[in-house]
Amino acid sequence: MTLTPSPVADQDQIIRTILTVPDDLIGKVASFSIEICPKDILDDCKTNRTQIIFRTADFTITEKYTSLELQTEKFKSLVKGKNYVATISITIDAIKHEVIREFAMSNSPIIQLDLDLSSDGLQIARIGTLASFLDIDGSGNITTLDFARVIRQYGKTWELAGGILAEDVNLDGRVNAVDISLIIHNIGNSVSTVSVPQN
Ligand SMILES: [Ca+2]
Ligand SMILES: [Ca+2]
Repeated sequence: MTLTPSPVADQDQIIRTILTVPDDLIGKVASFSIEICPKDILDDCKTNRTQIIFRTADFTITEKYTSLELQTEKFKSLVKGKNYVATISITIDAIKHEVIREFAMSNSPIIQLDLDLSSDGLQIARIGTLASFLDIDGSGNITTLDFARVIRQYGKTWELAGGILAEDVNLDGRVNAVDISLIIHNIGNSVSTVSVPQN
């Protein structure tokens, strides 16, 4: 339970995205983009594009749950404790789906997106740093209640469960020892003091 005091800005950042799609979109090529703007200068971001942190990628939808991991350069302006607004869009067959959501930056270099594309459009199931995903019940702290939930779902895959499981905290498709280890090492921490390994 060590507290990592280093600013998030010094670490390489990963945007880890999982996209759930209907069967008829499997095999199609999609264009993904994410724009991140500090919430306190949101109006400024509309006129001053340099304020926006922007990543984009084209990828093929390979299965019902398609993952996309963007390694980025250092996010100089992502500061722990600050709130950001993410604008996420996915374009498939020239149709653009867009969704906007606020999230707080916590002590983790990994931003995770759990996205759901259906006939209702693009929806965000969860967005935040990996640290915030460890707090499964949303209490603000990592406790034995979060641990108990992971134990209950242990071994389950998304396919088995029929959807993305909140207990799969690192979004790799399965509730396993990695998720348990992340939780155990952070029991007693709040989301803002979570320590996450760099690899
Ligand atoms: Ca909790
Ligand atoms: Ca997992």
